[in-house]
Amino acid sequence: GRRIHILDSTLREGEQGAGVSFTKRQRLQIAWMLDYFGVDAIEVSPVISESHMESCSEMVKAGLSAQIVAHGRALRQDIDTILQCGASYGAIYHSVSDIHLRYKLKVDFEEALRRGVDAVEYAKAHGLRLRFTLEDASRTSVDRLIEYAKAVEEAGADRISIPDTVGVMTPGGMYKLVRAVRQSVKVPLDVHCHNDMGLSLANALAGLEAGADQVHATVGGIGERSGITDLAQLAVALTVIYGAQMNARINMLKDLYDLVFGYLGFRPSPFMPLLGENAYKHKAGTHIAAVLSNPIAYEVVPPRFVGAKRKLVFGELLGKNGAAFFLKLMGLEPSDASARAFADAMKRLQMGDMFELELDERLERLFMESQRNLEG
Ligand code: HCA
Ligand code: CU
Repeated sequence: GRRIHILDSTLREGEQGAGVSFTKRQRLQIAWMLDYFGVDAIEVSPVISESHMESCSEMVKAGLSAQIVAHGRALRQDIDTILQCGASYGAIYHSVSDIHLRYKLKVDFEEALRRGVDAVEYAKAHGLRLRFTLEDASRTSVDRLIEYAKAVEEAGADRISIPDTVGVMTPGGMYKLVRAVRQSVKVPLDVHCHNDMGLSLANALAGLEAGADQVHATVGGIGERSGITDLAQLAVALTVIYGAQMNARINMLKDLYDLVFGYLGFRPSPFMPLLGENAYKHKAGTHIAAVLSNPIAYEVVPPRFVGAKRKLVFGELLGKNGAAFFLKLMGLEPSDASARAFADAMKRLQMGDMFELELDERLERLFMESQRNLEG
């Protein structure tokens, strides 16, 4: 497969999420973990505060393999801050959509273009490698987007980011938009997709298919409003569905998520794909039986792939086989009839979820035995 780059923005976009703020120590810890996991770039935001500036400098000095990308506005003042931190890669943004130009910046398109080009020239004159972000690209006419992209490329930008800033895109729309820019400039393209309608992963993948080579993601998908593409989902989808070439240590995702959510102080939804509490829990009796025969029956990737554990939920959805397994665990030798009676009683008494069991190899063997006993 094609080499795809992942830019992690947990420390920039992520910290723009409500309820999210890290200490300097935590930022550095997260950066080390992200680097060990194997993201290609780590985005930070030195222009926010003194503390963020120091974090950026610390990360630049930490000697990570990942590129430290320092994010700020397309303003000389922000570029000066980026330079002060010792960052060699900057990322500056300017809005390009009518909506943003009218209601956010109150400037016309010509002025917006002039500002962007000036900022790129300034950054390049100071030796920065530079990404330019066409903010609100997805609500901009394609003609204007291309005009702007060509201008910043000519001014010296090394990369261009096409964000779906408010999460309005469909995969088909994103494909067309990225394709159009791809055919108009030579520099590599980033996509940055917000999740306001739950389409951030699908749109990012469409952007890649259209020729972008770098996707932005955050741990747990955190960011402004509903956040952006989730790092784990992106990394696993790229590996499993696309067979993309990546250097990531996918099996340390659980440790990475535990670290970050430990700092965040809130839990992700149990239904979060891949790393939510429920991602490898099997509950219905028919599912449990099938999973015990071969987990592939109900799992897209085995839990150890992302560093997680498989669990079985015992309760009123337990069938006869599950009940027999449970009774066996309790040291009994259930007959077919007593296993059936137990399963029926669970339903009659509306037991709900009684308890969960981590399914290690020892328990798997025990289950096989109890099934044989029933059949024999
Ligand atoms: C922002 C803008 C941004 C920038 C994305 C990028 C967006 O929140 O300040 O630099 O690629 O969503 O447009 O996050
Ligand atoms: Cu964003």
